Amino acid sequence: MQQAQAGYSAPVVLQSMIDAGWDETVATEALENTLRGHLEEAARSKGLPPASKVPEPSLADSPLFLDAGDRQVHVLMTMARPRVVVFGNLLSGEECDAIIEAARPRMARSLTVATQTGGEELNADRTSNGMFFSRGENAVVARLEARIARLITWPLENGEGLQVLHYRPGAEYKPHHDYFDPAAPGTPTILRRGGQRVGTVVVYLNDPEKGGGTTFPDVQLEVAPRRGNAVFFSYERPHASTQTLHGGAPVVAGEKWIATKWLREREFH
Ligand code: PD2
Ligand code: ZN
Repeated sequence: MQQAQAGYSAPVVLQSMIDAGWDETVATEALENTLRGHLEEAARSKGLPPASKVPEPSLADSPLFLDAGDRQVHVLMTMARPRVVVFGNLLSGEECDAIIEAARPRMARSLTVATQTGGEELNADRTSNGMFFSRGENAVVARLEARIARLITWPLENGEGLQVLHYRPGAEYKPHHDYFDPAAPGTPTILRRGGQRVGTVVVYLNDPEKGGGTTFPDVQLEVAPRRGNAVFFSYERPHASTQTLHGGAPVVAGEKWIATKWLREREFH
């Protein structure tokens, strides 16, 4: 550990630990913990809020598919920072249609959580209509929730109810962060229901003809909104340094339907 501070690279330190008789797994874990401690200390000294554990798919060895229990999900793209993973085949076309049809009669102009008060408000930055399902509300919602929990190894109970949004041509969701601003007066009230948001899964329920991608302006990434696919991203602290600023680009032609699952640190109630 003194070697890491002395400027040796992690692989060199790891090899010297193995040469000194450490078990490789034990050495790797010790080294990771030490590095994490140093990174956390550096972050704290810059005034950043502390890091939380985040959901994460099992992507060691770069598998082409992940087992989501009752379905093989495709891994289409991964990015380290911001942490973004694009999945294919999370839902069948029929499952997408079933979610849209269950949501359609309940759509109203979207409300967002108001961090000023802890209540809900109309948001001029989000020109879509939306509704929330309660967790496990119907069979297809329950199936999707179970797949997501398995895919990103995060307790199903930590998920908020699924939100469905519908965008017509011209509608968009301006770039924002999904975590709650720690400095906002309403945030302590919001956090009582399960802590901070630490990850998001946006599931695409139809194919908009043109536009409607999910954009990450900090890294100039745009995810195409393909039916049955999903984009997952995580943020270990409620801070812009995670580079998880993201938005829903304006729909240019056709319409866009998505289902969003937000993941909290603890059980959401
Ligand atoms: O519709 C999207 O692509 C989108 C973009 C940004 C959805 C959300 N955020 C969200 O539901 O948080
Ligand atoms: Zn968002």
